[in-house]
Amino acid sequence: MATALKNLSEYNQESVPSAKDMRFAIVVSEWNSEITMALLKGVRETLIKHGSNENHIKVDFVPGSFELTSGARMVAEAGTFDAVICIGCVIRGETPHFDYICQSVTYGITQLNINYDIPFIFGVLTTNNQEQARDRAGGKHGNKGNEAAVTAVKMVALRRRAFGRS
Ligand code: DLZ
Repeated sequence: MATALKNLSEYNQESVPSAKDMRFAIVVSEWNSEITMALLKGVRETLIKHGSNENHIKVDFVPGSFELTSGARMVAEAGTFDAVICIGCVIRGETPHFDYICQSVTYGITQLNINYDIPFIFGVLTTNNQEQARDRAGGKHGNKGNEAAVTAVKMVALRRRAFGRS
Protein backbone atom coordinates (compact mmCIF):
# COMPACT_ATOMS: atom_id res chain seq x y z
CA MET A 1 0.00 0.00 0.00
CA ALA A 2 1.34 3.46 -0.84
CA THR A 3 2.11 5.65 2.17
CA ALA A 4 2.44 9.41 2.31
CA LEU A 5 6.19 9.32 2.90
CA LYS A 6 7.22 6.36 0.79
CA ASN A 7 10.23 7.00 -1.44
CA LEU A 8 8.83 5.63 -4.68
CA SER A 9 12.29 5.35 -6.20
CA GLU A 10 13.61 2.75 -3.76
CA TYR A 11 14.42 -0.50 -5.53
CA ASN A 12 16.67 -3.52 -5.37
CA GLN A 13 19.68 -2.47 -7.44
CA GLU A 14 20.77 -6.07 -7.93
CA SER A 15 17.53 -6.82 -9.77
CA VAL A 16 18.53 -4.40 -12.56
CA PRO A 17 20.40 -5.87 -15.56
CA SER A 18 23.53 -4.17 -16.87
CA ALA A 19 22.85 -1.28 -19.22
CA LYS A 20 26.23 -1.69 -20.89
CA ASP A 21 25.76 -1.84 -24.68
CA MET A 22 22.24 -0.38 -24.46
CA ARG A 23 21.42 2.79 -26.41
CA PHE A 24 18.83 5.22 -25.06
CA ALA A 25 17.03 8.27 -26.37
CA ILE A 26 15.49 10.63 -23.82
CA VAL A 27 12.79 13.06 -24.98
CA VAL A 28 12.17 15.86 -22.50
CA SER A 29 9.28 18.33 -22.33
CA GLU A 30 10.29 21.98 -21.82
CA TRP A 31 7.08 22.77 -19.93
CA ASN A 32 7.70 22.89 -16.15
CA SER A 33 11.41 22.71 -16.95
CA GLU A 34 12.52 23.02 -13.31
CA ILE A 35 10.87 19.63 -12.79
CA THR A 36 11.67 17.97 -16.12
CA MET A 37 15.36 18.90 -15.90
CA ALA A 38 15.50 17.32 -12.43
CA LEU A 39 13.83 14.19 -13.85
CA LEU A 40 16.32 14.15 -16.73
CA LYS A 41 19.19 14.30 -14.22
CA GLY A 42 17.68 11.30 -12.44
CA VAL A 43 17.38 9.35 -15.69
CA ARG A 44 20.97 10.04 -16.77
CA GLU A 45 22.49 9.29 -13.37
CA THR A 46 20.60 6.02 -13.06
CA LEU A 47 21.42 4.83 -16.58
CA ILE A 48 25.10 5.53 -15.99
CA LYS A 49 25.00 3.93 -12.53
CA HIS A 50 23.78 0.74 -14.20
CA GLY A 51 26.54 0.70 -16.79
CA SER A 52 25.30 2.81 -19.68
CA ASN A 53 27.88 4.80 -21.62
CA GLU A 54 27.38 8.62 -21.80
CA ASN A 55 27.85 8.40 -25.56
CA HIS A 56 24.94 5.98 -25.83
CA ILE A 57 22.45 8.44 -24.34
CA LYS A 58 20.91 11.04 -26.66
CA VAL A 59 18.71 13.82 -25.29
CA ASP A 60 16.15 15.81 -27.30
CA PHE A 61 13.59 18.37 -26.24
CA VAL A 62 9.96 19.01 -27.21
CA PRO A 63 7.86 22.07 -26.26
CA GLY A 64 5.33 20.30 -24.00
CA SER A 65 4.14 16.89 -22.86
CA PHE A 66 1.58 16.85 -25.66
CA GLU A 67 4.50 16.70 -28.12
CA LEU A 68 6.22 13.77 -26.37
CA THR A 69 4.45 11.19 -28.54
CA SER A 70 5.49 12.67 -31.87
CA GLY A 71 8.97 13.58 -30.58
CA ALA A 72 9.53 10.04 -29.33
CA ARG A 73 8.32 8.58 -32.62
CA MET A 74 10.69 10.81 -34.59
CA VAL A 75 13.78 9.93 -32.57
CA ALA A 76 12.86 6.24 -32.66
CA GLU A 77 12.54 6.27 -36.43
CA ALA A 78 15.68 8.34 -36.97
CA GLY A 79 18.01 6.44 -34.67
CA THR A 80 19.05 3.01 -33.53
CA PHE A 81 17.94 3.06 -29.92
CA ASP A 82 17.04 0.20 -27.64
CA ALA A 83 14.48 2.34 -25.79
CA VAL A 84 13.02 5.84 -25.74
CA ILE A 85 12.36 7.46 -22.35
CA CYS A 86 9.71 10.20 -22.38
CA ILE A 87 10.00 12.83 -19.64
CA GLY A 88 7.31 15.38 -18.86
CA CYS A 89 5.38 17.08 -16.08
CA VAL A 90 1.74 18.07 -16.33
CA ILE A 91 0.43 20.17 -13.44
CA ARG A 92 -3.29 20.61 -12.91
CA GLY A 93 -4.49 24.13 -13.62
CA GLU A 94 -7.89 25.81 -13.58
CA THR A 95 -9.02 24.48 -16.95
CA PRO A 96 -9.61 20.95 -18.33
CA HIS A 97 -6.31 21.28 -20.25
CA PHE A 98 -4.65 18.96 -17.71
CA ASP A 99 -7.02 16.10 -18.49
CA TYR A 100 -6.66 16.46 -22.25
CA ILE A 101 -2.85 16.54 -22.15
CA CYS A 102 -2.62 13.61 -19.69
CA GLN A 103 -5.04 11.56 -21.75
CA SER A 104 -3.27 12.36 -25.01
CA VAL A 105 0.27 11.60 -23.83
CA THR A 106 -0.78 8.43 -22.02
CA TYR A 107 -2.64 7.16 -25.07
CA GLY A 108 0.12 8.28 -27.42
CA ILE A 109 2.91 6.50 -25.57
CA THR A 110 0.75 3.40 -25.22
CA GLN A 111 0.24 3.40 -28.99
CA LEU A 112 3.99 3.73 -29.59
CA ASN A 113 4.57 0.69 -27.37
CA ILE A 114 2.00 -1.28 -29.34
CA ASN A 115 3.15 -0.21 -32.78
CA TYR A 116 6.93 -0.14 -32.46
CA ASP A 117 9.43 -2.84 -31.68
CA ILE A 118 11.25 -1.03 -28.85
CA PRO A 119 9.96 0.09 -25.43
CA PHE A 120 8.81 3.69 -24.85
CA ILE A 121 8.91 4.61 -21.17
CA PHE A 122 6.31 6.82 -19.51
CA GLY A 123 8.29 9.19 -17.31
CA VAL A 124 5.55 11.79 -17.03
CA LEU A 125 4.49 13.29 -13.71
CA THR A 126 0.81 14.23 -13.49
CA THR A 127 0.31 16.19 -10.29
CA ASN A 128 -2.17 18.53 -8.65
CA ASN A 129 0.45 21.16 -7.87
CA GLN A 130 4.12 22.15 -8.06
CA GLU A 131 4.90 20.79 -4.60
CA GLN A 132 3.75 17.27 -5.51
CA ALA A 133 5.91 17.49 -8.64
CA ARG A 134 9.00 18.60 -6.67
CA ASP A 135 8.43 15.77 -4.18
CA ARG A 136 8.75 13.32 -7.09
CA ALA A 137 11.62 15.01 -8.94
CA GLY A 138 14.35 14.57 -6.35
CA GLY A 139 12.26 15.39 -3.26
CA LYS A 140 10.80 13.32 -0.45
CA HIS A 141 9.21 10.74 -2.76
CA GLY A 142 12.40 10.19 -4.75
CA ASN A 143 12.93 10.89 -8.42
CA LYS A 144 10.58 9.47 -11.04
CA GLY A 145 13.45 9.81 -13.50
CA ASN A 146 15.34 7.06 -11.65
CA GLU A 147 12.31 4.79 -12.00
CA ALA A 148 11.95 5.58 -15.69
CA ALA A 149 15.62 4.67 -16.26
CA VAL A 150 15.34 1.39 -14.36
CA THR A 151 12.17 0.54 -16.27
CA ALA A 152 13.93 1.23 -19.57
CA VAL A 153 16.88 -1.04 -18.71
CA LYS A 154 14.56 -3.84 -17.57
CA MET A 155 12.40 -3.61 -20.70
CA VAL A 156 15.41 -3.64 -23.03
CA ALA A 157 16.70 -6.72 -21.21
CA LEU A 158 13.27 -8.36 -21.50
CA ARG A 159 13.17 -7.67 -25.22
CA ARG A 160 16.64 -9.16 -25.67
CA ARG A 161 15.62 -12.25 -23.71
CA ALA A 162 12.38 -12.57 -25.66
CA PHE A 163 14.18 -12.33 -28.99
CA GLY A 164 17.06 -14.52 -27.89
CA ARG A 165 19.78 -11.89 -27.62
CA SER A 166 21.73 -11.76 -24.32
C1 DLZ B 1 -0.64 24.23 -22.66
C2 DLZ B 1 -0.02 23.43 -21.58
C3 DLZ B 1 -0.52 23.52 -20.26
C4 DLZ B 1 -1.66 24.41 -19.89
N1 DLZ B 1 0.04 22.85 -19.25
C5 DLZ B 1 1.08 22.02 -19.52
C6 DLZ B 1 1.69 21.27 -18.47
O1 DLZ B 1 1.35 21.36 -17.28
N2 DLZ B 1 2.71 20.43 -18.81
C7 DLZ B 1 3.16 20.28 -20.11
O2 DLZ B 1 4.07 19.48 -20.34
N3 DLZ B 1 2.60 21.00 -21.11
C8 DLZ B 1 1.60 21.87 -20.85
N4 DLZ B 1 1.03 22.60 -21.85
C9 DLZ B 1 1.65 22.54 -23.20
C10 DLZ B 1 1.16 21.36 -24.08
O3 DLZ B 1 1.77 20.14 -23.67
C11 DLZ B 1 1.54 21.61 -25.55
O4 DLZ B 1 2.90 21.89 -25.66
C12 DLZ B 1 0.75 22.75 -26.16
O5 DLZ B 1 -0.64 22.56 -26.00
C13 DLZ B 1 1.06 22.90 -27.68
O6 DLZ B 1 0.67 21.73 -28.39
